Amino acid sequence: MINSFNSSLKTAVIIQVNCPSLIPYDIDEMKGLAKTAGYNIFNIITQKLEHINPKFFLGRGKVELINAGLDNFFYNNHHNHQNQHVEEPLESEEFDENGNPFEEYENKEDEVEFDFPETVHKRKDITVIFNNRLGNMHRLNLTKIWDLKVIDRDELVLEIFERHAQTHESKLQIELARLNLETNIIKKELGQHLEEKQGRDFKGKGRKGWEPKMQAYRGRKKKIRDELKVISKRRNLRRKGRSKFFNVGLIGYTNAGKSTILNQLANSRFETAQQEFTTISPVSRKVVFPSFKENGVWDGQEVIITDSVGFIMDMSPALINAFLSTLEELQFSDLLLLIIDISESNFVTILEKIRTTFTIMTQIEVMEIPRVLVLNKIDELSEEFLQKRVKKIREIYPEIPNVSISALDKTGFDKISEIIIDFKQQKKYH
Ligand SMILES: Nc1nc2c(ncn2[C@@H]2O[C@H](COP(=O)(O)OP(=O)(O)OP(=O)(O)O)[C@@H](O)[C@H]2O)c(=O)[nH]1
Ligand SMILES: [Mg+2]
Repeated sequence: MINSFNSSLKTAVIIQVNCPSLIPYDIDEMKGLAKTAGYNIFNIITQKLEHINPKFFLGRGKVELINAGLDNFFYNNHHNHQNQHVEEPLESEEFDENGNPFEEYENKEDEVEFDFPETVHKRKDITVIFNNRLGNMHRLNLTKIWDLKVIDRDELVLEIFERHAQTHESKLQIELARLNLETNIIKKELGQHLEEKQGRDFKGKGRKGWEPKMQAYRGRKKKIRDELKVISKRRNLRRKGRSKFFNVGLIGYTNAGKSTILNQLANSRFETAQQEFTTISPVSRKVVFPSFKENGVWDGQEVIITDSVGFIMDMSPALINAFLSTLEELQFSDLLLLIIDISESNFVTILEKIRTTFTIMTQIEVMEIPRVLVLNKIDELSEEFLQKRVKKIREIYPEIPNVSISALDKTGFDKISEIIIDFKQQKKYH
């Protein structure tokens, strides 16, 4: 992870609704994503529903329970009576398509307790992250009733991209994705606003109020699209390998261990000599590998290592362009390390992930760059099991070198350092 787990991070509550009609996202993947986006997670609340609630996504009872839990927390911890949230009246009854009230499916045993850190004083300090894809109406209604920031998986992923975007193009792609998202929310908000005013003498005043904002969004979106077209033309002419340093890019699925490897490489080198790594950007570090010439003269090898956004299963089509553009800086790599979690229980999934990684590498035009498969988390596997998997991978990809490591206990780190230095020396970088 790029961020260590500390109290200066934003505070998040994760909510997951399990429902037959929804894609079942992995909660561990979500925890990792939230941490990568810079959140401390304080509660995880799940709810099983037969059908989602059309107004709040969650069951109505759960919405109230969470509200009461928050009220309780802020009342008890801050005695801040003035800031107490005023609850909006809820619709009297809501039934699913079978005529049953939604509450029927809720687990009434659940208690919602909050234990936020000292730094949380207001509801606005908390973000609720749904491990689902929310409709704009759901998000709007929940934001109103809880009086705090509510985002879904897609928006969280966008926040991660924002942290990783380095090139002008990727920043524009991400801004475009966010503007699209926000335009949809504004449209919904406007619709709701006008609906509430119906029957009164309102005569389109509401729409007029929103129009300048919408116009500004439309204008900005057009400008970005035009600029992206120009950049895309120019990109075809762009030369790679601009930097005077040897660049190593880390690529792979989320949770594979990319950031841990980067941190461990940087930190282990730091132990051998001072000032041996520098943070160049939130995701790039300069690492000096110790190396000695034959006559024993110190010949430290400077390398820039760049972390990248992890691939995520079932990414929303709205985010694909933004995602690919954050990876484009990898085009400037001289070596790519494909990080794979070799400890994953299902080997078929591992092979699928390797295949998808190559597809994505083709899309971002980095297939020409030398690559090494880095099989991480070997501390989780028996030697026998590991060897079987390594043998199979070698059979499928005989032309790609591979190295087995554990970023946790630094097993294999000498080997990985050697590989990096070898490639660097072959390329004659200094
Ligand atoms: N057992 C074990 N766990 C590891 C190892 N390397 C990393 N992890 C754990 O795997 C989890 C994910 O590691 P990260 O470094 O955040 O993975 P990442 O590839 O950067 O993930 P994204 O940033 O989401 O793309 C963390 O909980 C790490 O502690 C390892 O060698 N062994
Ligand atoms: Mg990471």
